[in-house]
Amino acid sequence: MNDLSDHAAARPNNLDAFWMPYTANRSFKSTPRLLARAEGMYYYTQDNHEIVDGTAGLWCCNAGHGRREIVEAIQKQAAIMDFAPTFQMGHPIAFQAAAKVAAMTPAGLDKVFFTNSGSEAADTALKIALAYHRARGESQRVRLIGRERGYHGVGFGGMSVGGIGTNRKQFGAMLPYVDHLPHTHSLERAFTRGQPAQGVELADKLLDLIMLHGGETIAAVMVEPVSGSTGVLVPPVGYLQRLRDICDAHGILLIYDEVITGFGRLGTNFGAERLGVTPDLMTMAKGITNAAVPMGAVACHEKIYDAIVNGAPAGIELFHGYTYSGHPLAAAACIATLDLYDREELPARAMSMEPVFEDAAHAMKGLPNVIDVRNIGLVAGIELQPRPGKPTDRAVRVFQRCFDNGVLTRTTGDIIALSPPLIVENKHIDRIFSVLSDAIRAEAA
Ligand code: PXG
Ligand code: PLP
Repeated sequence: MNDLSDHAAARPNNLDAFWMPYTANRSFKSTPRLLARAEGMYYYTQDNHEIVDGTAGLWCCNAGHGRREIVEAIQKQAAIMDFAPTFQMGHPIAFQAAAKVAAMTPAGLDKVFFTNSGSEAADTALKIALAYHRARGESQRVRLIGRERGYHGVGFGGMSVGGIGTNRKQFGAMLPYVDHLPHTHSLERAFTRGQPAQGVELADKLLDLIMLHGGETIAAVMVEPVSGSTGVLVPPVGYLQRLRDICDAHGILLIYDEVITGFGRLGTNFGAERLGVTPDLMTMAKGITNAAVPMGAVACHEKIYDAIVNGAPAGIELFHGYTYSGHPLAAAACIATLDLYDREELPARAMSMEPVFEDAAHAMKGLPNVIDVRNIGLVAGIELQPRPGKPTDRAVRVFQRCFDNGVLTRTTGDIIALSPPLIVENKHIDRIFSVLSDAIRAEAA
């Protein structure tokens, strides 16, 4: 055995110290599920049990696992220069990585601020929005509008603007001056393929908030183009355009959180392109490095950079940044990843696989307790009727059965979410949905 396989086979003798994130720690530690290595479309457990990755890790390994080009770029950079500050200093590949990201984003969104995660990107975008208004003499614009069931990570900004009760209730008072739009999901539109035709008027709720607070006090509206982690909520046709129009009429910035929808997931570079509406600021993370090194970013419209940077006195223009903003290993991984997406045309590949994936997902209609299927790009949500008095139990057991039978899925509430790597082939789609339908049948009672 070489060093690498030794590492993969190593068994922890004690699971106590790692306080696992978003995990039922007691239950996990009594029946652990440990992944040892990954390649292409597959994970492998320590006993070499093969698992099809139906979720691209956590919506992040868009090019599949262990891609040689990315591995080599990271190895090479680690040997050349492990770390260099980006505060009042620079190193070439951080600039190259930013230029590559800017080349992929919609026209105008050409200034890139690096972070280390989606949560940091969300808080950074909110802070930049506030600083933009202040730089233009509108420092009364302090309100931030999010949406119910929005997920913008776990920092105080993203958590407050996010709309998930369980993520907030343990943590006290939240940011002040935050309000929320209603979410766009309705089971009346169950089993819609792609964007629902009904529901554009939900965007008009923004007018109610403007009436209530005064549009001149609102800095930004932040939404996911498609909500991912709360169960794949696809926006109604016309909804994002209406939000855009209302924001423009009232001088409010529109922020998209593209942490999941970026880098080909919806069949285009970003969700903005697929859905035809461009925001002023866009957050991203996950797929930016194929998840090989942590990295996030905020792409900003040039007008925002210009207002903040050119409007400031000589000296530091924005008092914000992370030790690891533009970290050399992340920048190297980012460049290699974006080259790979480009070379393999993975966004276009996702678009071409969408009909197959969509049909396979919608074939779940009619299975016991399936109350909705929704999809766009290579994302699908399958919603199950909760067990009476035991919310989430059915979905968690379906997840467990799938895992035991060699397919990784994701659950949120009683919704199963699927988001395979964009290299997925027909045979993987067949396997994912055949294992999933068996599991759903097995949990019919
Ligand atoms: N915004 C969005 C839209 C996300 O999906 C974040 C921000 C935060 O990114 P970081 O890198 O700080 O985790 C995310 C992350 C799930 C799940 O259960 C989804 C995410 C994270 C963890 C779990 O689907 N998305
Ligand atoms: N806490 C302390 C004491 C620090 O010195 C720093 C950074 O210098 C931070 C937190 C923030 O760390 P990071 O820049 O990695 O987000």
